[in-house]
Amino acid sequence: MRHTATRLSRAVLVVLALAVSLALLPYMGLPYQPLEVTAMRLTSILYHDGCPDYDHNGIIEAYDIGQVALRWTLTAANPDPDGDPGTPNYAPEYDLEFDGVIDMRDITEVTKDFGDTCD
Ligand SMILES: [Ca+2]
Ligand SMILES: [Ca+2]
Ligand SMILES: [Ca+2]
Repeated sequence: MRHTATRLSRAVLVVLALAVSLALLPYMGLPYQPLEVTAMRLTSILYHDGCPDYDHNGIIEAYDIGQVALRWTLTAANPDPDGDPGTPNYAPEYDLEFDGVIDMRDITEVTKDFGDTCD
């Protein structure tokens, strides 16, 4: 009985923590959005970590800019328009100005970081 109670209170704590995190999102500069969008935005932020270094070689160069450019016009709503997972698809880590579409602004964003090194 005691174990059940402990497990239950833990579950309640987890739910509370999640609810509080969601409630705090607007204060972190993330406006309220559907959960899916919020999750994608968080993923995007985690992925970028301020450094769009897709080949993880520690520097942002032509390859990294190319990875974003290759995904130009792809959207979160239709991430794989040609139905071929082998060709570049939309993914939040390439959507640097997170708005659900990879466009000129995202390419500009990675271009601005050209030559920067990443930790
Ligand atoms: Ca790189
Ligand atoms: Ca594809
Ligand atoms: Ca974008």
